[in-house]
Amino acid sequence: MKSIPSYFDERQYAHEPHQELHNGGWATYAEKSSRAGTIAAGLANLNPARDFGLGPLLDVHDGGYVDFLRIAHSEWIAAGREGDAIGYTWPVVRRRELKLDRIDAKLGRYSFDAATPIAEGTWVASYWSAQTALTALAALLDGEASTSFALCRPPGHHAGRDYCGGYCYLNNAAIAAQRARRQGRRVAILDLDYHHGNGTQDIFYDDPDIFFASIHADPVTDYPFFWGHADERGEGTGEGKTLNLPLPRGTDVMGYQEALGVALNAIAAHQADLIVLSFGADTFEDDPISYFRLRKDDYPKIAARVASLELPILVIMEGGYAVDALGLNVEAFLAGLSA
Ligand code: OKP
Ligand code: ZN
Repeated sequence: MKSIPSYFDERQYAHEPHQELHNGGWATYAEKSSRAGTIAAGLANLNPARDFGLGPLLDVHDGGYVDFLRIAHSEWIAAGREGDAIGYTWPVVRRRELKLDRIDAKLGRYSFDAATPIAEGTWVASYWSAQTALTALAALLDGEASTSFALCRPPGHHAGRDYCGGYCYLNNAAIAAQRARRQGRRVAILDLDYHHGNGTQDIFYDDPDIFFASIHADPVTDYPFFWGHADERGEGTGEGKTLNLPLPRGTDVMGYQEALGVALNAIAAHQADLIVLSFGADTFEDDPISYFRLRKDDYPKIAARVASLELPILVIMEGGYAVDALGLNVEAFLAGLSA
């Protein structure tokens, strides 16, 4: 069995928020930097990221939003605050475009939740997380490999064109998918994180060329609540190019595999020639913030089914918070892709 070329940049450790607002109280931040270390430790073929610059990031994200990410923490400190920058007012009710400069207004304008504090190292880590995705993509586009793994952290699938949320700042999967499309590839994104990838969905919602399929916990019971319902199918020329397969809490491998079959058929029908796979190991039975019942030995089976489409696959790391088991779960998934 060959090992999949994997990519990681140590600057991704720089992002280390202290706490998040969880069920009404401050809790330790679940998206810890040690997540990356435990995954990296199990990878046999690990390579550094290359720098593709800001261009591919700005091909997905709004320029004002990217500027905000770069300077938000220093503006927070300049305002006399300590610790991580976090918003407390969100313009969702009768929202209109206002040009506001106060840091708290900008935090509201460019985020949708209180799970996404901006720490001193957030920009650096997010930038290298995106570059890691682009580097792993390059291995596929250059024909060096048919499967590659981007050990991205912070994750990306909740981040939209002009917003952060859900531990995500730059949408690594969307940035890679967009670049692959610019290079003439026909892309499908398959999101297998426990949580719906609302940012990715929003970015490509009216796009006929990039298919987005997601299997996730029903947003009636689970974060992010406002996206991921089965009747969200894309809009305009993108209608039918979004597929949401919400599943109930308690779903085990049986129910999961059924949804996976539906997603894979749709990806084949799109005639994709490259898959960007947002992988979250938070579908694991012991995940501390999630409620599916996948076991470690289920991951190679799920991965092997995706691989049976015989398309190049770029795996992008998203969630997974059972840190002790995380490395082994990721290894198990990758083993199923290369078996
Ligand atoms: C990120 B990824 C609820 C706090 C909200 C946010 C979860 C973000 C998951 N009490 N938690 O999709 O794994
Ligand atoms: Zn998740």
